[in-house]
Formats: sequence, structure tokens, C-alpha cells
Amino acid sequence: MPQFLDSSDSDFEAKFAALLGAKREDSPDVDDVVAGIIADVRARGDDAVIELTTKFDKLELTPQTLAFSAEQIEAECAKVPADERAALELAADRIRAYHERQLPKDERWVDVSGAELGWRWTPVSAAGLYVPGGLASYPSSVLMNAIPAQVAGVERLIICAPTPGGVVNPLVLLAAKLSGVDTVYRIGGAQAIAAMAYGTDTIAPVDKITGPGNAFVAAAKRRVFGKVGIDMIAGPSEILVIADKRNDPDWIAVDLLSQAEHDESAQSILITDDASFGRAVAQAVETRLETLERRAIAGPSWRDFGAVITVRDLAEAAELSNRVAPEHLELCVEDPEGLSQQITHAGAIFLGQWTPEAIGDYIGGPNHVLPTARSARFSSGLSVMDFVKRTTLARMTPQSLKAIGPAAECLAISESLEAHGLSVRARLDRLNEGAS
Ligand code: HSO
Ligand code: ZN
Repeated sequence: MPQFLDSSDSDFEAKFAALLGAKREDSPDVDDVVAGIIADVRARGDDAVIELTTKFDKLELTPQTLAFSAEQIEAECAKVPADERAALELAADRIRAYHERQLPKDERWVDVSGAELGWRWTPVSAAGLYVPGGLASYPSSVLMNAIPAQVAGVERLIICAPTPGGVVNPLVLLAAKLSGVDTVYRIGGAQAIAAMAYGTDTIAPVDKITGPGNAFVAAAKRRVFGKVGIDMIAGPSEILVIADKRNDPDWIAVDLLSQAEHDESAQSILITDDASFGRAVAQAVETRLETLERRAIAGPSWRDFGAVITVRDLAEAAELSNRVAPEHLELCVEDPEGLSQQITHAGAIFLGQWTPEAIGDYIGGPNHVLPTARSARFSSGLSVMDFVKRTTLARMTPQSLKAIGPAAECLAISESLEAHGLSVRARLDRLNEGAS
């Protein structure tokens, strides 16, 4: 059973605070091992990457076979059943159309002093996307990471995806092809992150690394940050559903389980203004768990971290949801638009009972790489903005320099930075000479 909380109970605040503060993940401390792997890859390049791939993935590679060849990719993609190909293509098209709207605009204007100011956006030159092996090797995540980079105009886009024992997921390769990925390297772990950050003879370094991964990958991303940019360190998935009694309890139950089945450390929370509806949903979850394929994952997640919270009204539901700052928020209420106005912290909002969160994971269009662990308080999901930089522009005319230069000189003197002041003064003097 999950936790049942009621906002009218006297101990509610303490219980809610405990729910917010609960430590869900104990990530093993692998930092020392990762530091060693990164140093090894920096020192020995391809040789280190190849040896580590033999050791961890039981796969013998050479510099020539580190990446899939075009023929291998074609052969793997041909194995994808027609319905899965069509679904992936529809997803790619919809995700692309959504992200094209995110492309930021350059700006240029002349201000009151006559100075011309502005900024312009340029893509990063090369991006590397990590795709985990095994259970969490999701083709949908390939689209969600690669398409924003492609839309941003990133010139070189590579993937590192381990293939333990040589096992390949054809859908991952098809997703890579659909989203303009240039090269797919069959390597993983901290060694892949190090190779993308520092480069080897075979793998040219990239400027930005994105994508989820295990504790080794996360620790490696933290370590290479600064040498390259990274997206975020994603935690286990979360869903919060605000639902009134006009919903089918079974629909809400499967929505909660849809994220619980990702990970034993995932968190699913229901907030409702009707206690008996809350109990009906909890009952429906138990019924579904009897047969759910991934009940061994979803069950512990729901029991250990799941919660059903009863509130007095929906305004209170919004307030509590903002304190959680969930990764995914479903508003299954009569007026989702109205309630959404009260939501200030959430990675993604799903409006109304016809919008299950799973639509957002695959096909809606918005990105499914979203802030977890309450980081929606200060950050956003992956977007085109993660693959562009803004360069500012300024152009003075003699008149504008005359107007604002003396203030710059004054501030330079106050900071005891003489040359700063002189670089303005030299020009002002010339202008004054011209005037006399
Ligand atoms: N909900 C996950 C993403 C995902 N779901 C991939 C299915 N496949 C992270 O927010
Ligand atoms: Zn999901």
C-alpha cells in the first residue's frame, strides 16, 4: 500500500515534508572508478575504450568497428516491423514540428544613445548523445535527444550506445537515422562519455553531451562538465496526478503505474479532493499490479514511494503540487486550463483526462527529457535551447560613445582598472580633438 495523507490531519505537514524529502535513490559511489576510467581514456584513447568495452560489454571491437557501418545500420533498420517504423516516423515528425517552434530569434536594435545592440544564436558544432544499453535503451529517448539538436542546426551529431554481448536494438538505430545522427558508436559507460568529451583517434570530441545513463555515466558526465556542456543528471521518473471524482479510477491507476514501471525508485502521487475516489484508485492500482508485466518494478515503487493525498479543494492541490515540482503533472479535472493557471513548478503539464502522460513520452511533441527530483523549481526540459548559444552584439557610433563612454571611464577608474578607462578615453579625446 502507498501512503495515504489527508491535508486536514494535524500531522499532515510533517508527513508531506517527509514525502518531499524522501531519499529514493542510493546511487553507489563510483566516482573514483570513473575518474580512473576517464584518465585512462585520455591517456590511451581508442586502446582504452576498446579494452574497457571487452571487459564490461564482452564485445571485441577494433578502431574500424567502433562505429556501426552504413550497411549494418541499413540491415538492422530493415528488421523493424512496418507498424513500429510508422509509429517512430510519426513520433519523429511530431517532435520535430514541436521543436521547430522553439528556435529562438536573433535581435538587433538602436537604443536612445545611438548604440546598436543585440544578440544572435548559433548552434554548438558537435553533440554527443548517450543511449543506455539493456532495459532502458529507449528509441523514443533517441528522438527526444537528437531531434532538438538536429533542429538547432548542430553540424555533427553522434551517439554512443553500448551493445553488451553484441546485442543491438534495431529501433535505436532507426531512431538515430530518422533524427539525422551521423555516427553511432557501440560503446558505453564512463569510457564513452570520456571519449566524447576528450576525443580519441577515431572519435572526434563533441561540445555537448546529453542523454540518460547509469551511475557510472552520471558520474562521468559530472566530471567532464566544463570541458563540454551537459544536459542534466536525470533521476528516476515521477508523476503527480491531480484528479477529481469524475474520472475512471482505473485510468488514473494505469497513469500512476506508467511511471512506476520505469524504476523501483520512481514516484507516483495522486492528489484528489475526494477521499473515496482516492481509495478507489489505490484499489485499481492493486488490481492492475496483479497482472502488470513489470509488477516487480512498479509494485515496489508504488508501495515505497507512492502516495494518495486528499485535499479540501483543487486550489490546495495546486499548492501542494507546486511544492513537489513534479516532472510530469496530469490535471484530470473539469477545468484543467483554469487549474493550470495555478501551477508554477512542473516539468510538463498534461491537460484533461484525455491526455495520459504516455502521450508525452512518445508522440505528443513536447520533450520527455524533463527535470526530476524537484528541479522543475529552477530548470526546464530538454529543448532546442540546449544546443544553441547566444552571442551578444554591440556597436558604438562616435555619438553614442560620447554619450555613454564617460560613465564607463568613471566606473573603470573606480575599479582601479586604468587601461579600461584609457581605451575609452583615447577615443573620446580623438572625438574632442575633431570638435575643436
Ligand atoms: N517517462 C520517461 C521517458 C520514457 N518513457 C521513455 C517511456 N520511454 C522519462 O520521463
Ligand atoms: Zn515514461
